[in-house]
Amino acid sequence: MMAKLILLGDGAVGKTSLISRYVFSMFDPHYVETLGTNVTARVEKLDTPQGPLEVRLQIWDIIGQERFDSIYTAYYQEADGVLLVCDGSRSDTLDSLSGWIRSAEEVLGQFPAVFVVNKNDLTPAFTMEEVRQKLRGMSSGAFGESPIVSTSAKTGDKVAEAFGSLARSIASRKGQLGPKK
Ligand code: G3D
Ligand code: MG
Repeated sequence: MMAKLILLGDGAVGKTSLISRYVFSMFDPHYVETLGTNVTARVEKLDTPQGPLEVRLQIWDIIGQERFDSIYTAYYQEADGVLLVCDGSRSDTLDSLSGWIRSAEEVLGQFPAVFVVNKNDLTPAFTMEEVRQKLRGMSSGAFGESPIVSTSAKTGDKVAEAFGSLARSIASRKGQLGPKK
């Protein structure tokens, strides 16, 4: 199956770095410098009760327009899932996620999401429990149980897990994982 996945979050939280780590196995956020959108792809292989499932992830990145009132609708349209990214060393980027959620909901309605607290190699500005609390309070609790993954695009820690977790949520929503065992 195919899935469109978008990354949302304030500038400099590490969205582009996470993608280059996941898609190219490298830490080099400067692979593209132009304004607009960058789209890359990677196949994620999931284990399901029916056997292996290949999910072809089309990964969309915003470049240079990172305010929720400035993203064009086509970026969100037909997204199957969203990685909501904040910087674990900067509280303001966590607070911003409610705005990012609202702007995505305007176009997508409900959507599968994975929350990524990036830069876990730096001194944390908040705990994972605080993240969970904040998410419960956002969007009438719609994301209260969504996965939260603490990553580092710099060291590579948990980056594949974050994308894999979203691929799994998307496949589940599309009924591709079969009956639960
Ligand atoms: P963005 O795409 O969300 O705007 P970028 O963010 O991927 O461009 O990253 C912004 C800055 O954060 C970059 O630093 C990048 O190297 C750094 N960064 C990204 N992920 C991590 C991480 O996990 N740990 C640490 N320590 N730094 C990270 P510069 O200095 O190039 O602006
Ligand atoms: Mg970027």
